[in-house]
Parts: sequence; structure tokens; C-alpha cells
Amino acid sequence: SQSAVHLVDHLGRDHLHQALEHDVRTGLTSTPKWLPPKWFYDEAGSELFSRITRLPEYYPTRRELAILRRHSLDIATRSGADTLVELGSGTSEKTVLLLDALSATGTLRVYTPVDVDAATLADAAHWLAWRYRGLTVRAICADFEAHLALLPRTGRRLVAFLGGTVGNLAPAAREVFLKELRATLRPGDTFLLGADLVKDTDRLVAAYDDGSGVTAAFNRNVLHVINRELGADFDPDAFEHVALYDARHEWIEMRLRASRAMRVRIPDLGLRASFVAGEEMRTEISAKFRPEGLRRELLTAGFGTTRQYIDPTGDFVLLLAHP
Ligand code: AVJ
Repeated sequence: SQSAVHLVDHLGRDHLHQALEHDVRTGLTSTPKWLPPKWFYDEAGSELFSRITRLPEYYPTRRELAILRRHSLDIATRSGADTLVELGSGTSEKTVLLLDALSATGTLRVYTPVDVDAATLADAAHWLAWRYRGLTVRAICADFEAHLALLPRTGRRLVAFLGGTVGNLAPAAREVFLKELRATLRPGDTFLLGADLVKDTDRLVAAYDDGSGVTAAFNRNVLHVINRELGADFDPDAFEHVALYDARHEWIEMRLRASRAMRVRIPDLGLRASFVAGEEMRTEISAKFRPEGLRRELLTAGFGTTRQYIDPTGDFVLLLAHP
């Protein structure tokens, strides 16, 4: 049978622009300054992130793949899903393991990848429709924090949120997100959550400050995005990449540090921002978890039973939760 690809865009240029304008205005007028990590991911940023996943220092992708290789059939069987919804799907490279398993158990009908980067999303959608005969791909360009209510409500769904992207949400935002997601699920649906675990600080920091500078380029990419989209005049090369582990909050922080005093103009916002030499602007938090803590968060959000899959090295966890 024939595959089909449908693309739905909830982030038309207008919405994207408004959301970016709002975030940049909020972040650059705050003290200290900050920017949300979702703006890393234009086409160049998604490509840089793909390169990060292949770096020797960046273990999470390989660990999650190892878990999926070993347990995706079990996950597929327990979910019984005909519809796989994936939040923050990116290139969907790891997703093939889940799609293979759901094909093998015979239930797969629809794949719904959800991502902020329309170009990467469209590529992945076409590639997977070609690879899986008879699969309907309903790709949704959306912000998983803002648009949960717009996700498809039909079918028996497995909602996957992989890679540890949940760590980009600060605890309060995470609580809201998990509750809202729980509210969209019905009995029979399942939620598969991937999370990076607390570990040795040196390995954590190395994963976010690789020797070849790919993560530094990824970090600076947010400034290129703001220059292009809002006509700003950031000099990305005048910012140094900083990655540090905040042991109290158990999260990695990425920052951009101004190597000299600078004034930046953002004409589309009618805004000027000044940086003093050495000033640091936060661009990402990536929270690290303890399995029991994350299970408690799922319980608090109203999920019922949760199965846990930890990779043999203890670096990464997948949780399969039932509403
Ligand atoms: C895509 C959010 C899971 O936090 O590890 C990688 C993003 N940032 N290197 C992560 C990221 C720097 C990544 N997530």
C-alpha cells in the first residue's frame, strides 16, 4: 500500500517571528540575560546538533540507542500503539527502532513527528514514508510546549519524548508540561520519556564542551538565527562558549560569554542590548535526573504505572508511563 505524507505548520513565519521576538525581548532585557534553547534549531542548528550526537564526548544518543535496540520490542508490545507521536523529533534517526518494533508487532499505522525546524521535519517525514510502506506520516511543525493541544487525538498513541530534551525544561515548566501532556492522553495511550542521568561532572561537562568545538558552534548559532530573523548585529565570534555543571540544581548550563564590551542593535524590536566584557548569557539548561526523582515527577503529573529501562552503563534512562 501507498505511504502518505501530510505536513501541518503551526509555526508559520508569522507565529515563529512573534514567538522569537517575544523571547528575545524578554531574555535580553532580563538580568542576567538569557535565551531559550529552542531557537538553536534552524536548519544549520539541527545539522550541528546531528554532528553533536556523533561526537565521542556526547554519550546520550548512543546510550539511548542501546536501550532502544534492546527494549523497543518490549516497549512496542506494551504500548500496543498504532500511532507514534514524537515530540522534538529532529532527524528521527533513533525513531526507526521504535517504528521497526511497532511494525514487527503489527500495529503501526501513523507517525506524527513534531519539531520546530520545518526543513528537518519535512526531510524526515519523506524519508520515513519512503522507508515504511503504508505508513501515514502526519508531520507537525510546532513548539511542543505551546502546542500540545493541537496534537492528533485519534488512534492508540505512543507519545515519545526522547534524547533527554525534557531536561531543557526548568522544574516548574516541566511540571506544567507533564501535567498538560498527561491531560491529552487517554487510557491505552502511553508516554515514553528519555532522560540523561546524574553522573560524574567531568563526563557531563565534556559532553557539552567537546574538543572539536561543534557544541560551541551550536551554541553561537542562536546569535546567527537572531541576526537573520530580527536583523540584529551580534558578532557571534565575540562570544565564548561556556558549559558548566550546576551541582545544586543538577543541570548543565550553556552560556555565551562576551569577550569584550559590546552594543548590539535589534532593529525589528527597536531594542539595543549592551554587554560588559565577560558578561554571560544563559542559552540552555539541560537537567540531569535520578530515575526515582523522574518517576516521582510522572506520578505527580498524574501518570500511573511506569516501567524503567536503564542502559548497562547507568548513563541514561527510558521511562514508559501509562496514564
Ligand atoms: C537536544 C536538548 C537533548 O541537552 O543534551 C546538546 C541539546 N545542547 N549539546 C542536550 C544539546 C548541547 C540536547 N538536547
